Amino acid sequence: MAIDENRFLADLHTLREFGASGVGKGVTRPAYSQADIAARRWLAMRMQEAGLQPQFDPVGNLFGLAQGSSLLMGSHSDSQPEGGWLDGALGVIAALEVARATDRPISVVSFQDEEGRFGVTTGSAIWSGGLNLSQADSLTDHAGVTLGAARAPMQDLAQGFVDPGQFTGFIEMHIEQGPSLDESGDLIGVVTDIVGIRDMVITFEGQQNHAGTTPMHLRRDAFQALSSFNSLINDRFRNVVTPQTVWTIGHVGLHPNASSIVPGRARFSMQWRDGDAARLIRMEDIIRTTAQEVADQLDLNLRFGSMLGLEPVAMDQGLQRALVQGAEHVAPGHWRRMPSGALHDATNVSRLMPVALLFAPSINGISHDFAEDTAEEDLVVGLRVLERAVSSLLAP
Ligand code: HGY
Ligand code: MN
Ligand code: MN
Repeated sequence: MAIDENRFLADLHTLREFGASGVGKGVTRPAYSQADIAARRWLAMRMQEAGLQPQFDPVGNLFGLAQGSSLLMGSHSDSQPEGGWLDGALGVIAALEVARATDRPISVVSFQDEEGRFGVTTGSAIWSGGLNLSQADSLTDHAGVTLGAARAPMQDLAQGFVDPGQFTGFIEMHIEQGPSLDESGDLIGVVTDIVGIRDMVITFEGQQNHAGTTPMHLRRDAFQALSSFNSLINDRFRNVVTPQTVWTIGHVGLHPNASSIVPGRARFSMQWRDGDAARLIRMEDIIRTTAQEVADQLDLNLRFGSMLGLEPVAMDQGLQRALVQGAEHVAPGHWRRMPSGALHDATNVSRLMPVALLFAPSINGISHDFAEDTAEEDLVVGLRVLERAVSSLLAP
């Protein structure tokens, strides 16, 4: 059987309907939401129709298993709160299409909570042994819901954890989520390595008070602490970072978040990423010492939440060669080797087996936004590269 482009695109558009945001092609399908669970039930049905054995594990990772030893392919189908239709979904549907179109031993997976509602690439971290399930169950989202409570509605579907020993390797197809391919006009990225990440919540606690009667010099203002901390780390990172290093304060909660009240508490996410493990450590040291310095200066209390992180990983050379061979065949001269600034489940799976990652372009480099998109003909080019690579890897 050959790749059926229309079936591939139709399944991508069907998956997009689960949690459709109503803004462009965007989706809101966070881990364990009704839309996420419904999407996974539909994926399980499509896997069964493809001749694969669907299996949910206790975390909600969904596998479509081939008989015996197989190559694992896939990604994730949960999304960011304001997500794109392709982030994760592309890799799951591309894997399904290659599995059902070729008679090769290929299993398919949609990992759970790659987008880290409860942490960082949580589902594949637990499956790969990087995170203990009972510890993970006490992780909370920004609303204070625990992972244990969130995953409870899926337990009727859950069977045991899938044995990774049946897989010979893992290949993930994903959108780049950045500008490199879009700007260069290349159609394919063969990923060389994935950056490392650190992520934690920091809390400054001062004194809530009246915004009119509290003189500036008497305030213990938690937002002023956050503002000073942010300016200081931006300055102190200057001699440590490279143009590829990134750091983000993406979620800020001020309490009580009212115009006429001096904020007594600032709770914020602090995330940083780089390809060099030593640089991640140096940045952590700057973050911790600067936060303590600001807290001392402004007479505030300081709390660091538990830090989650993943180390930078290199992609398998042999699997990369197969992807390069596929790219040169399908898009000669229009592919490149490149690092991944985004995190992927492949990082966790690399604990267990050889892994590789293939990129399709993102229009204007946009992702983690309802506007995320890729030309459908470019999605099909990526699918054909994947098929070519897998066919050469699994040649009978
Ligand atoms: O944040 C990431 O890199 C991934 O898209 N979750
Ligand atoms: Mn993703
Ligand atoms: Mn993402």
